[in-house]
Amino acid sequence: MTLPPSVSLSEELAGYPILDIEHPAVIGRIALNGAHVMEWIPDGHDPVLYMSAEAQFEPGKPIRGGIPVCWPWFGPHPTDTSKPAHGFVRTMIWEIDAARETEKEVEIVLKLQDSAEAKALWPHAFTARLHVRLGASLEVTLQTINTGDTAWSMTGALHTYLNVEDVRKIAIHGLHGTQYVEGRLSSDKRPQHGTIVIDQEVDRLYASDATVIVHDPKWGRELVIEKAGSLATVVWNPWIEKSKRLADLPDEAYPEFLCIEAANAGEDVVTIQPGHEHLLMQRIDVRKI
Ligand code: TA6
Repeated sequence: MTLPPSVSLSEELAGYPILDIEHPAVIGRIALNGAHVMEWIPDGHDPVLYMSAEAQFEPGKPIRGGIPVCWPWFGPHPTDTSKPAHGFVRTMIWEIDAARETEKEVEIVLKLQDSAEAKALWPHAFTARLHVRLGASLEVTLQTINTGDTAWSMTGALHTYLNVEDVRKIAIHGLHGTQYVEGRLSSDKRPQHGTIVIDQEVDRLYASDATVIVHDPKWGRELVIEKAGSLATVVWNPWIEKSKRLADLPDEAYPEFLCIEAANAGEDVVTIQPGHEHLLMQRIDVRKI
């Protein structure tokens, strides 16, 4: 496939192809391993996506940072813990389906179809595409199509790692009044009162399709995270102890990021009929304050 002028393909960094985007409006990077958006720097701003300094760029391994694509299940497999957490598409090599640019943005479409390897983990026929539009905004859409002849159900998420100056000094707006559970195992629903502050490990599933705003006074910006096709938002920071247990995250790195994830998870399980599709979209904008 002929790539547009702002897009190049390399394999130097990792054992798989990576797309580098250098456009007047934006700098970006997308790994074909997992269709993983690794970097997004809109012109005039600091990098928006967090990437661990100890991330492992090896085939078959998920990348700690950017936007992991979690599908066709979110979190541990519901019945078989021998299967990979957060599904299997984030560790498979996707192919380039389309690549084009305008004066304002670059659009990349990556595709993955069912295979013997996928069916060994999840016995259904599917086509997945990740549509990525990088410019002054970042818009990521996971399109999943049931190409089989029986309905299937799935969960998933765009597991976005956001750069923040200090997670202990930000405020997270937009989820006031929504119900959440702490950790997937809890059924104890609680109402969110006001803004969310991070002062411990937070691993919450909010029942919400609302826009979230991450207010980062130290960095002097707000990140506005809109979404569609999702009735659940995950907010996650591992804090101190869990960070020490993650081999691909420096122990002292937990203040540097926050995950705001557009998810179909918890009670938001999606069933797709044969020939039908689901779109899970997340859009991020940056505003200086
Ligand atoms: O989205 C939050 C979460 O489910 C946490 O429980 C934590 O496990 C995180 O995802 C990272 O999961 P990973 O498999 O990428 O280490």
